[in-house]
Amino acid sequence: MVLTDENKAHVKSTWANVSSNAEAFGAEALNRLFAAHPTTKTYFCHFDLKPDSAHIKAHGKKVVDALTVAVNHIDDMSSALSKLSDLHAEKLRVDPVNFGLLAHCILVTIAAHNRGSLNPAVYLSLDKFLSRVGALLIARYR
Ligand code: HNI
Repeated sequence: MVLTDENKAHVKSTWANVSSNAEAFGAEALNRLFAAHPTTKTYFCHFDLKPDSAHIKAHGKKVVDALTVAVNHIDDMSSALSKLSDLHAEKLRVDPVNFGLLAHCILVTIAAHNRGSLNPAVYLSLDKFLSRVGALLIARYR
């Protein structure tokens, strides 16, 4: 999936708002994931999964911060995400289908907080970006 210059510009301009609210957006996306797709909770059985728990907030921030690193290295995401790719492939072994589910929950979260600026072209760009991240995180599955 190739991101055009226009896609990259859309992602960067939207991400300023996301990265400055990393904990809130990340926690909201995780809470949406667990509510809409309860099977995803099995990966987090060691977490307190109450919506405003410290675990959800801390993990939500980690996920958004990792995506911020990807945005900041949007021309070389495979290097930037290399360690996370190893972690998800070798240790966590998250079923690949779940990356699409989380990406959708992240998009819904961004949409809920950016109603004025999230037009279809920007939405498409963010969708492509998150698909690319998901593809990279499962690239080393064997
Ligand atoms: Ni994921 C750990 C980023 C998708 C389950 N994940 C992390 C960490 C980051 C991260 C960052 C922390 C790494 C560290 O501590 O060194 N995960 C991302 C990103 C995506 C993603 C950017 C996709 C956008 N992860 C998923 C999905 C699932 C998932 C779809 C399962 C539904 N991740 C985990 C689990 C952990 C994890 C489980 C370990 C959590 C813990 O702290 O024990």
